Parts: sequence; C-alpha cells; structure tokens
Amino acid sequence: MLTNDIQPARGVTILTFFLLTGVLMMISSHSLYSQGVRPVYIGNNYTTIRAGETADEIVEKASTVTPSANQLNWQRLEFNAFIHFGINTFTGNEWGEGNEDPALFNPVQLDARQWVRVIRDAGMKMVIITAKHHDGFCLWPSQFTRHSVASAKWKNGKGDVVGELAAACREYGLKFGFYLSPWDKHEPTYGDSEKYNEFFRNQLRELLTRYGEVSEVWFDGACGEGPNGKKQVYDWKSYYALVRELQPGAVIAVMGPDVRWVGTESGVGRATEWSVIPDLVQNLDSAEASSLQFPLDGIFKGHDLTSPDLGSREKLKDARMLAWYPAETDVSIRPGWFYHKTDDKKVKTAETLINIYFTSVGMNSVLLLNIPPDKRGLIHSNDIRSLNGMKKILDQAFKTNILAGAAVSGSSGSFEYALEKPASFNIAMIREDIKAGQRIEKFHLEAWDGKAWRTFAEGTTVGSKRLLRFPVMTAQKVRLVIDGSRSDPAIMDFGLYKGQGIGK
Ligand code: FUL
Repeated sequence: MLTNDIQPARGVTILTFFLLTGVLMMISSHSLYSQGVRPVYIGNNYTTIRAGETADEIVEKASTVTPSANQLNWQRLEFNAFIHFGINTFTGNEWGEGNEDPALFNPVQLDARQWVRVIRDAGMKMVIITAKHHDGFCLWPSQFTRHSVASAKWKNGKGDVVGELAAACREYGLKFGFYLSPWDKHEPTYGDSEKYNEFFRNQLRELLTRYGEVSEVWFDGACGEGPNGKKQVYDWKSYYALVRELQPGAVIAVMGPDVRWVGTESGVGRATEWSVIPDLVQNLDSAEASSLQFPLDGIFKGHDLTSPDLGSREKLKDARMLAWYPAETDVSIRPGWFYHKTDDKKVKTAETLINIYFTSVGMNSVLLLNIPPDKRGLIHSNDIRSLNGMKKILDQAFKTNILAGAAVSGSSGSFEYALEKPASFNIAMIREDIKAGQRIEKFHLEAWDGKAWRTFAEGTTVGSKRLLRFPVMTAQKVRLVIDGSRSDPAIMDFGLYKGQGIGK
C-alpha cells in the first residue's frame, strides 16, 4: 500500500511478529492518515507547537513527525556517491578563482560509464556531480555563459559531462543528482542580486530540464562578494520553487529544506542523531507556509546545524515548530574534494571506509562518499581498490542474519530471540519504521549466559538504521531492550551478524 516504501524488510521483523501474534500494533496514527485512505505515502514532516503545550506533549508530537515521500525514498538509498570534477581537476586547486582558462579542461579519456560502474559495484545508489563549483566553470554547455565545457579543448567544445553522467546513471539504474554552487566567482552579474538570481535560475532550469529525472539538488551555502564588492543575496525561495515545479521528486539538500548537512566532513556522524529538528524557520507566522506538499519551502532558513545535540528533549522544550530534517554525511575518499595526483597514496583504505560506513549509515544518516575522477576523466585504480575492498567486507558481514528463523517473544519494550543453537556475532543492526516517526531514545542488547542476562552493547537513537560493533559474542538467547522511547517504538528490523575486518 505504501508505494514509496522501496526497501523490503530483511530477516526477522518485529512488526511482522506483532502482526502475526495479534499483539496490538504499536504505531500510533497521525493526522494525515486519519483523514482517510491515501493511495500513496505522503508523510507529515512538519508541525507547529501551540502556546501552552507542555514539554511532554511536544516530545509526543515530535514522535509523530515523519519523512515526506521524497525524504523517505532518499533515506532508503543509504549510500550515494559525490563526484567533484571540474577546472580544479586541471589546476590542482580546491577552490578556483573564476579566471581559469576553460581550455585547460581536457579529460581525454573521460568515461562516465566507468564512474557509474565503479560506484554501482561499490553498492552506491545515486551519483551527485558538481555541475558548477565556486569557480563558475560549468560541466554542461550552458547557454547563459561561455565559461563551460563549450570553451574547453575537450571534444572541441562539443562535450557535456553532466549529460554523459546522467545517461550512464540511467543505463546502470542509478539515481542522478547535481551540486550547483550559488557562489560563482566568474559570473560578472554575481553580487548584482536580482540579475544574478535570474542567471542562477536559468542555469538551474537547464539542469532540471535537460537530463531526465533528478533525485537530489545540492545547494552549497558559501557566499562571497561579487566583482562589484557587493554581497549576493540569494533568492532561495525562487530556487526551491523551480525545483519543485520541474523535478517534484527531488530532495533539496544542505541549503534546502529536505536534507541537512551532518555538520562535519570527517565521515563521523552523531551517536545520538535525531531526524526531527526544532525551529528551522525564519518567520513562523509567515503566510507563505502554505504549500501542502512542501510546507517548509516558504519559511525555511538554511544555516549550518553543527552542534552535537540538535533534537534532544532539552532542545525540543521551547520549540515553536518541528520538522523532519535528516542528516547527510559527506566525506571524500581523498584528502581533498578534487583529484590531486599528490594524493594518490593518501586514498582512504577499505578499513577506513568501513569505519565511515558504520559512523554514517549506521548512525541514522545517508553517506555521500566523494570519489573525484582524475585528469584523464577516470576514477583512479587506487580509489577502486579501496571501494572494492570495502564492498567485499560489507557483503560478507551482512550476508547472514543469525536471527533469521529464531523464535521471537516479548512485550512492548523487550524482544527476546531464541536460536536453535549457540551462534557468534559482532554486529547488531536495528531499524525503526520511520514511516511512523523516530521514537527510540535509548536501548541495550543482552545475551543469556546460562545464569543471567548480560549487557553486551547499548545505544541511544536508532532512526532509519543503527549499527553497533562489539567484540565477538556467542549466545543462544539474546534480547533487545528499549530503555526509553518518545512513544511506543515501531521497530522494523533487528539483526545480528558476524563480520570479518569490520574494525573497531
Ligand atoms: C563545500 C565546498 O566549499 C567544498 O569545496 C566542497 O564542494 C564541499 C562539498 O562543500 O562547501
């Protein structure tokens, strides 16, 4: 019935158990559902707090905020690729000046199909490319500037990197997205706010209409002075409106209301990561919060949310509004975002990538791993080696859920699993059914040692996915105990695995 739920549940699911045994389902309904039958999942990703609501009522309310359909589809992708590629690849810069000669751009062996194959084989589901970085050089032939591939030596100015990548994504069944830097150090109108906003919307429209389906639009917040010494004032609302009109299934990330930057570029997310965040808006009373489908667009105010605690009870108690605003963890496989030959020996190892996977995907976040193609226009073999190594470890680790087929019993806060014989494991995976909201605040895992229950792992939030690593345990009976929850927990999946080379 929920057509946007694209991920089949794995292993033994607690929800299934409750349905089968007739125990009362623990998911409370929320306002949109109660209005009648809906053919598709819509979500309820925004709510306001009325004067006089108590701290406990606000917490209860937070547990009923759910992802929008776009946010849910995005969250289920789990692991995506970032591609930083452009004039910097040829100058050796991380940030260009905007005055680089476009003729320098000449990736003679460029093969976007190789990128997508490498990315697909590593288990990633979407590719997001820097269509334009801060230097203003466009990887597609924009009709609004000459500072693009159209002025490059590559393919005598007839090439289109964005087009080749979008086609390769379609061919291999991956989603496609783009990063577009509003800050443009080349464009002469930058700083002349109205003129530049028009220019930016024109470029955005090209990208949203020429390349088929777009699943994520990534707006960077960096904003410098224009050549006239004036600071550009971005018209975010008009950018969002264009994305919604032309690609209504895309999420708008970072300087946008759908997806939040996790706050670091290290690959390490928060051990306590709430997807429901208070007070993202500039003016709650604004009448512009009117779009039923995208209620935040008119009032959202983009800013970095980097503090370690964004959504605890303490943060919620004075909230005026609450929204589902999930984290994306962007990190590069190399020291920089762009390719530099001098970094060839500094590519992150498979083991480091595994750690990053556990501290991002395993901490209620989507991982956006940057893999910058080199000057040839290919992903370097050192990067491929690390990615393949990582994939091998992940495939082995998550192949067998030792709880599959186990007998389950329990009550609302404790779920016990009895295996046919003792088994060993060193990873736990827990997933909440976020279509019902994020609720769990604290949990622990116990194993029966023949005489007593012994705690072997614990955590705080769960959300879309929580992964825990611990020294190898052997047991025949284990249980998951929920120690704190904002309302009745709705757990979709619980699994135990034995992984080799998973680190920690
Ligand atoms: C930042 C940019 O300044 C970096 O160059 C990079 O693109 C990163 C993903 O976002 O804001």
